[in-house]
Amino acid sequence: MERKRRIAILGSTGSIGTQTLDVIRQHRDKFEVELLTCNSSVDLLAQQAKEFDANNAVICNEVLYPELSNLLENTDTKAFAGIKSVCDLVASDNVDIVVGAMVGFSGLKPTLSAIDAGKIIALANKETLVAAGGIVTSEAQKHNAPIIPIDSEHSAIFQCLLSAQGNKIAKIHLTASGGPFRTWDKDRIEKATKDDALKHPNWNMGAKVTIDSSTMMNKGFEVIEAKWLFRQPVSKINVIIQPESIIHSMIEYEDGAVMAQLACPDMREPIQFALGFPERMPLDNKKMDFAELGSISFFKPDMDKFPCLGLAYEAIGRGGNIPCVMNAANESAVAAFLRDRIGFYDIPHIISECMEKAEAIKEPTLDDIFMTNAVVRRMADAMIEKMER
Ligand code: MN3
Repeated sequence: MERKRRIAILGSTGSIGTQTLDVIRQHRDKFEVELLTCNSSVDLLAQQAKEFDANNAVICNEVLYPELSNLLENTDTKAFAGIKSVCDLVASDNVDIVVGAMVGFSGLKPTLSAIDAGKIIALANKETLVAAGGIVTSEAQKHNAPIIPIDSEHSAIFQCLLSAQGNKIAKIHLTASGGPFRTWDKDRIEKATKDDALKHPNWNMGAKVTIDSSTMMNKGFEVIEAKWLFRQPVSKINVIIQPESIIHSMIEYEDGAVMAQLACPDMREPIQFALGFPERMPLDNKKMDFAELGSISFFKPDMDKFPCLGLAYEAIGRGGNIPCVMNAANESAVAAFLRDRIGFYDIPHIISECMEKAEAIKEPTLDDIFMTNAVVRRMADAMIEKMER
């Protein structure tokens, strides 16, 4: 790499954001931080801005702006507030790569701004592709904005595809850890608490994605993500449980040859690959010790224990705005579960009801997507309120 790549991190205080900064910390000669944004962790944001000498920092929760401005007084970082500022600043000429690490649907608007400005998008925010994959990928094509996945499975597929040389893919094998409840029976899962669900066996991630992993909605999202990123029909995407999380995903060619990407589970590897692509740089992560690992095991996913996975397939099959409906209902339900307001299987129950009741739109515009998200979140919140009584 000739000159330093200038990075904007949307969601810099979250799990992916802090790990992105750790990668940059190890490669200061290659990257510099132009923009950091977060929702409300104002102290950490200011600390990061100082450490990395960021040019701009945005706090999305505008109430906290005076605090950020105070903390950044006498520094070189300019303080801003609100999602509109995020959308303006990602489009700046001083940004080369935008790391989309916001949680949930809220990542859609700024990701689209970055795409419109033709930035390289290092995408971790999977809800963006779940809710509006058709629009996001066609805009990316139109504006010549490459999307490089950070999600470990999709990074693995992306890496495997470097061997394709124009050949057709017969199948994508999308691996899943199975989450903390893989070996639990249904009765026990029914009574699972948020603390049980937050104990992911292999990955250290944010709360929302960890709950999504425990319901396997996360894998449903990732099927949708794979469909849009790699332009493959869902019939070619096979979900396989691989509890050690060592194989991050595989592709199969028509001659039966399978390419897999393996590494110890550490999100900094796919993050670094996305930031440095096509260059691979050293990383201070744990390396594979195959003799110590001994074996890798595989299982079929259990659709009965994990109905969210089936709902995701249903949503893809119905298409249009239905994946957006599913995502909005899931965001409300997961937030309620994290506040101990509903039980574990209420999550798929709420999603399924919203998918039945919400108005289906075959070819949604971006406005339709934002409307669907708002309407369904209200619908799901009303259901949650009723359940509590
Ligand atoms: Mn993943």
